[in-house]
Amino acid sequence: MNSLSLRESRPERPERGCITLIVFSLPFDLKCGCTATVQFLVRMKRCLLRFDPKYLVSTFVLSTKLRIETPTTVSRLTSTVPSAIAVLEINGPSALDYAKRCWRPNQGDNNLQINAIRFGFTRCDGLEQGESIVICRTGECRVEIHCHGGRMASDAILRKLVLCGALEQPANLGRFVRSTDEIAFEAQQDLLLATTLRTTSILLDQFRGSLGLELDTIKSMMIAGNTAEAIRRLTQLNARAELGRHLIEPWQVVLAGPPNSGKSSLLNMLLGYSRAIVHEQAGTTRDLLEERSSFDGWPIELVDGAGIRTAMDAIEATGIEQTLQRIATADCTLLLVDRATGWTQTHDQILNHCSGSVVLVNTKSDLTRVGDHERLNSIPDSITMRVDTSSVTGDGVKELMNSVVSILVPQPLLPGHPVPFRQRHRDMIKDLIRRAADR
Ligand SMILES: Nc1nc2c(ncn2[C@@H]2O[C@H](COP(=O)(O)OP(=O)(O)OP(=O)(O)O)[C@@H](O)[C@H]2O)c(=O)[nH]1
Ligand SMILES: [Mg+2]
Repeated sequence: MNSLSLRESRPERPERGCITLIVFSLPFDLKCGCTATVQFLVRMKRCLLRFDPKYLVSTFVLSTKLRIETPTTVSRLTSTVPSAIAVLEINGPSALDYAKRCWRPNQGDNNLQINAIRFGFTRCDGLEQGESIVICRTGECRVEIHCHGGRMASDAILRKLVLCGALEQPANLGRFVRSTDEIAFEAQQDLLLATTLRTTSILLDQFRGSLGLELDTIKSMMIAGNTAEAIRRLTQLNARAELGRHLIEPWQVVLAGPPNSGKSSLLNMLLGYSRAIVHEQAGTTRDLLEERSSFDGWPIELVDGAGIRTAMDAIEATGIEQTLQRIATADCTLLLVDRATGWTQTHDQILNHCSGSVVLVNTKSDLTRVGDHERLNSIPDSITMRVDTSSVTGDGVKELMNSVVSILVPQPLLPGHPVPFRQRHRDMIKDLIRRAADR
């Protein structure tokens, strides 16, 4: 009779999340139908299956139930940037069980009623003292854990949940978005990663509909045949694409110059704290130093590296090579000229590597020496943006920051302005421009 033996893998107790699979293998498609079915079943993980292929030719109708386990996942709903509170969500058939294994109630039993907020302590390695947590079962198979927002606490709980068997995966924040607007959803995701007030408020504008509304208006204009105005607005949007790209990803600003020109001193001055070693010995910096900051609310990554010269050894040569590579891809290079040496062949060499904008920085302005004027006169006219700075007095540093911002963000941006902030938006705008131009 039915010689294909399938043993049902039963959960210890009935749980939601089990998928019932009913397989019918019909007599008229016997051989190939059964083979395909068995191959399919074999591929199913955790399915206890015993069969002998020689029985596949038998006539039978097979009906069985298989349990395919839906994984229980854990996701961090809050940003990875340390903050006051972190929220982890456990989702899936074992959510309740896993939550109870890393939580101890402050009083009463450990039952979790749906939507009841419970207070308690962690039961995790590294947090044995019991970090305070708030726990809430938000659904049949969903639990939220609210803990201290530092990475140590949230990571320890996350680790414990993974040890229990939960699968760590990125949060699906889509269901928290009230609007069905895709742009609003994207803005909400990026808001988690915004690091300055300025970029946060720009993303908030997009979340509230600035970009979505503008794109809708442009599309209506195109349908109505007002192509010229549509193209004008699209071009305006396109001009903000670079800005939108850097709301999360900082602009790369590299400090470059010969050794001893004052790069590390200026880096420290721009950051407002002593990050790099400064020394009168030429060739002090070798490794690349990358530090994130912001100029007037715009995210900037400052890069300091080896001074450019003929290397004294292999280590310095590697450092110089790395610096030149960063100059080649930088959004903006600060080209430092020490007033004592003026413009040299090294500066020409650096300039040849620059693909982004260049700001010429005459350093050590507090030291005025005879001949300064002539030395600085030899600077090529092609570099129009020039600033004098002193890392001793701080003179010119603010002006330098303003100059960089004026290069990176040439057009003023007013509150509520639409900004394309994802590659998808930039592609969409390019596509609309193409379509408008074809009309
Ligand atoms: N008076 C004065 N001295 C400065 C200024 N900037 C840098 N210096 C001095 O110049 C020397 C070199 O400064 P660094 O900042 O280390 O120069 P660098 O370009 O990073 O040098 P390398 O790392 O060797 O490539 C140090 O002795 C600094 O104190 C400045 O604005 N004024
Ligand atoms: Mg240095």
